[in-house]
Amino acid sequence: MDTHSALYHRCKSRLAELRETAPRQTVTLDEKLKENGITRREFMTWSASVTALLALPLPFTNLVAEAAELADRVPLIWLHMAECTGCSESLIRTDTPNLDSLIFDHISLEYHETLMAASGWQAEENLEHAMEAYKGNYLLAVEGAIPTANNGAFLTVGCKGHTGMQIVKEAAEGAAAIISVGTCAAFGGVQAAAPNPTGSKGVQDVIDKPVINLGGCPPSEKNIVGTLMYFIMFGKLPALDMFNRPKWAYGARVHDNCERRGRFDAGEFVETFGDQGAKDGYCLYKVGCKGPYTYNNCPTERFNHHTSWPVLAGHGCIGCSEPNFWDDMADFEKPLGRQLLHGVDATADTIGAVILGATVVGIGAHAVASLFAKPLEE
Ligand code: FSX
Ligand code: SF4
Ligand code: F3S
Repeated sequence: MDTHSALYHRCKSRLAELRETAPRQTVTLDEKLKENGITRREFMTWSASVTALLALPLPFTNLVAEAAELADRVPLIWLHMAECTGCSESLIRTDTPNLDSLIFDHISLEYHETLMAASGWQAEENLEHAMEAYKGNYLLAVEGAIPTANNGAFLTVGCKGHTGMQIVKEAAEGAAAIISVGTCAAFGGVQAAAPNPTGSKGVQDVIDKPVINLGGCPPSEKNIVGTLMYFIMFGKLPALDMFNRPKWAYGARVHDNCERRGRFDAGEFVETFGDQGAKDGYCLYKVGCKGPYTYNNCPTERFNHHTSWPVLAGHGCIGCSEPNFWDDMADFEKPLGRQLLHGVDATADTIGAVILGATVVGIGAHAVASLFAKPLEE
């Protein structure tokens, strides 16, 4: 049996098992699609795009569709820690619900502080009940970093005054899989930026179970929904990179799929924001784009119903899906390599090189060569 056919059969039996369990929504996905004027054809197109996103062959499209319909069989607990809630915002776009937000709406969301109606004691009770009733079976999504200094006291949540650290540890124990949604939950994010007075850390650093990290501040709705779909379909973790990010989403650099890459290769750079090069869509490397050091699918998947992404909007990538990007990728509007060339910040490029590894250092050298092709001013 080859890998894909093994995966296909694994998925089929997982879905058959899920079908045996009781739905936790009163309205089926089909009814929800009709209510929102989404045709079966559009739904199947969406299923095909998720199949491609997850780097699965086309025959998986029907299984993606079936998994979406069965999303209400998988209990999901979503915790908020120290963060801005932008990750939830990225997913739950309320102006025009699209298929990604509908699927999220259809999943059996047992607890989500931003979305649930309950508050206070009732909310605490809902969380405790969900952790007890679905022990060993629920999916745990965590958004935000975990403050650990002073025994976690910088983040206390709810009427019982538990720390975020206590809540995450407890919820992680009974989880079938754990997803860190966003750079804060994955790596600490802005909360962990130097001097990090709250001792903020990513989830993986406070618990000792495997965690799927979805880097990005915020991650795209596609990467969140794709990860949920993968778990519904296979009930296991996808292939992960060295920072435990799914390879299907974080396997390529932003730079590799950027629409301005031809400009980079031709040595055509924006020198200052608003110059003629900026108007002509030149490469943003010299004004600080960190696309060459950043692994994410932003150029291909984009954000907000596929409308745009940072570089398309005219600003360089700031490396938001990488660990420690607030410290390591700064200055956001100056290139790391260029600072090294000027002897301003020798450590910045060393850090870049560590992130990138040997192959990419070669490309960094290419960028430096391009820089020399034009006079360096500053
Ligand atoms: Fe962090 Fe998500 Fe950035 Fe914000 O909550 S990844 S600050 S977009 O919202 O955690
Ligand atoms: Fe695109 Fe940035 Fe790479 Fe230029 S440096 S090609 S703008 S990702
Ligand atoms: Fe973040 Fe860069 Fe994508 S800033 S959103 S990883 S383009």
